[in-house]
Amino acid sequence: MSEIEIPEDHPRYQSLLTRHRIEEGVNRGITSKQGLIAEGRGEAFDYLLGERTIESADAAERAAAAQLLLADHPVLSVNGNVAALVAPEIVDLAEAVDADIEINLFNRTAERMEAIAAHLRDHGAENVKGLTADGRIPNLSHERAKVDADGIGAADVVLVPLEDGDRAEALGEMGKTEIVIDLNPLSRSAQVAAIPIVDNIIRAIPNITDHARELRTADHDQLAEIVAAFDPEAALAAAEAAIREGELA
Ligand code: PTJ
Repeated sequence: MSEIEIPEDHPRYQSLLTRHRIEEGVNRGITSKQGLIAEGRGEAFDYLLGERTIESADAAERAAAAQLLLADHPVLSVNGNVAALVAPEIVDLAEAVDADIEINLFNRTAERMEAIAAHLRDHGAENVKGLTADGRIPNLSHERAKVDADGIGAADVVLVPLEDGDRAEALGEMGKTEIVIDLNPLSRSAQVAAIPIVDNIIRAIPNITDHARELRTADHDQLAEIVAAFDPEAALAAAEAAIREGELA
């Protein structure tokens, strides 16, 4: 048994655990109600993928680990769904690749910002960014434009999980390298990412961390080679094919 009273070998275990975490997130003021809908959309894609990390996603997660290790200033962006689903795993990844963690919300309120920061700190995050909001992403009208000047504002590589395409596009225009996690390979954020990861975030984040720990002793050229060998279009095409044609486990 785990945090939900369902055995881990239950066929719907992952989906039930995810729903439980999102519901808890809403109850605790971390996740927005829209986050419930976003989760439902993601779940449908995950079901069609067979709720597993396909080979092309694992390759993307390895390339993401290499890219984060190569970065001068990597930042992991966290919204209400990410905080509810993988707070301890995000803190672990930040430690493995020496990244900042920054909260960035679509439905930004002071209460949710504080609740998410407290939740991340409870899981060991030391310096949570996003609350200062003294920087702006140009050409973006909504709340997501608000960033910390010394966080996402100064980042060279940004991990952008579970969000719409506007900010992903605007960050790209700022010259930042983006790693996107999104179960929908057709979403605009996945389409504009240097490294799109089509996988459930609950599997993707720990797997990036495992790759990062394994690559810790790799030198600059080896890491750069892994990134250069990754083909984003091929990864998106493989994910779309798996969703359209894949056999369910
Ligand atoms: O906390 P906030 O205010 O910043 O709001 C966060 C949400 C997620 C509500 C907001 O960013 C939003 O509305 O996002 P979208 O446009 O629904 O996009 C979310 C994307 O994430 C969709 O393409 C989903 O398929 C995907 N997704 C949902 N759950 C998962 C997922 N991808 C990976 N893992 C998941 N568990």
